[in-house]
Amino acid sequence: MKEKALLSMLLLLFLFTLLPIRILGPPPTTGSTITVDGDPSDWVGTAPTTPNTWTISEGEFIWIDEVGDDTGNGSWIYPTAFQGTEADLVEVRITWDENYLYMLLKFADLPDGQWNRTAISIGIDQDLADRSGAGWFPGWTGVAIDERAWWEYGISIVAGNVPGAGIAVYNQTWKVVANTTYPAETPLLVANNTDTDCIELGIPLSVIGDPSGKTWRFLIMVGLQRGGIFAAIGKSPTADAPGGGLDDEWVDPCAFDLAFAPSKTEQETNLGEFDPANDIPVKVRFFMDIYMYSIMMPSVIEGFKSRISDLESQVSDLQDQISSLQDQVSTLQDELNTAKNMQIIYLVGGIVVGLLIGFLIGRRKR
Ligand SMILES: [Ca+2]
Ligand SMILES: [Ca+2]
Ligand SMILES: [Ca+2]
Ligand SMILES: [Ca+2]
Repeated sequence: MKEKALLSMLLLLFLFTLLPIRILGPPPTTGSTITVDGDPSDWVGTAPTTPNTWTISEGEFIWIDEVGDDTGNGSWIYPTAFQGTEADLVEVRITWDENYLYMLLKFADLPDGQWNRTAISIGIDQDLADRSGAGWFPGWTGVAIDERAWWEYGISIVAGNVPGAGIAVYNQTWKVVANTTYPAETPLLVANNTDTDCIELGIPLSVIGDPSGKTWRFLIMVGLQRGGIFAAIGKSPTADAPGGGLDDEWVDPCAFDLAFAPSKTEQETNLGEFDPANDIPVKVRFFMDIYMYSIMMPSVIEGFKSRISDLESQVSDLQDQISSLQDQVSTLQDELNTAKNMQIIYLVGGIVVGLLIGFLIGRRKR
């Protein structure tokens, strides 16, 4: 009897130990895999309709940027040989898989075969700590960043091969940690298409780290390329140099457009916050925090839901088994109590019989 009860208890303990093993299995958590080819048709999420707003759809973060806000501080003028749409960002999408962080950057119009007029600079702040990381947009931009969003990894997409610019990923000490040929197995992927007006990027997670469970803070500025770096803003435009700025002042921010500014007015205000007399540059203060698990494919979310429901039914099965075992334990307890009572009856009966025999023997002796 006691052995049976012990076995029941051991079985219960065993069932409880199974529970965490089942819950702790590795869940899939990423967004989707993108072919970095300049064709945006593999980005399938539904974009918001209001400019300067964002959403998450089909495993993609999607920002829609205002059309025609590519004015810098409000007075920047495109080079005279340019079309005047080259630095007007209109859409940003972000997703990731186990190997890459993917970004789609769409422009108002990239003239045929002229994607390299456009210069892009991206910061990814991973620790979200004040004054931690690099505080300037990469690509020789002369544009500083708000102390809250200094980056651990920066990406410059500027045609040409100028140190500190070029097409590369930098770490916070300005060392190139990836480009289009390095690391060999997972290089930085870049593709453009002037028909779709898109530039697609694949940034290797082997270099910038795993975003699982993290919130990453993104900054994006767009300008024009000249001589392999971001084009400085001069006083008057030339064929390939923009104008509308002060004369030879490096503090004129060479950003035509920013992502994540809530309006054209606020963007222009921010890009006008520099002080040439004291050499104080603009500090861009528009960034976007993305909880990377929020960018998950609906199929992954469905997987999670069915996993939860599966676990719930497993828990319910275990509860049934526990309750059945409790019944058995209770029956065993009853049997044990009965046996104990019987023992008392036998004991009392034995004493009575003993006394009776003693009494009879005593009488016979008289
Ligand atoms: Ca694609
Ligand atoms: Ca824009
Ligand atoms: Ca940082
Ligand atoms: Ca903008």
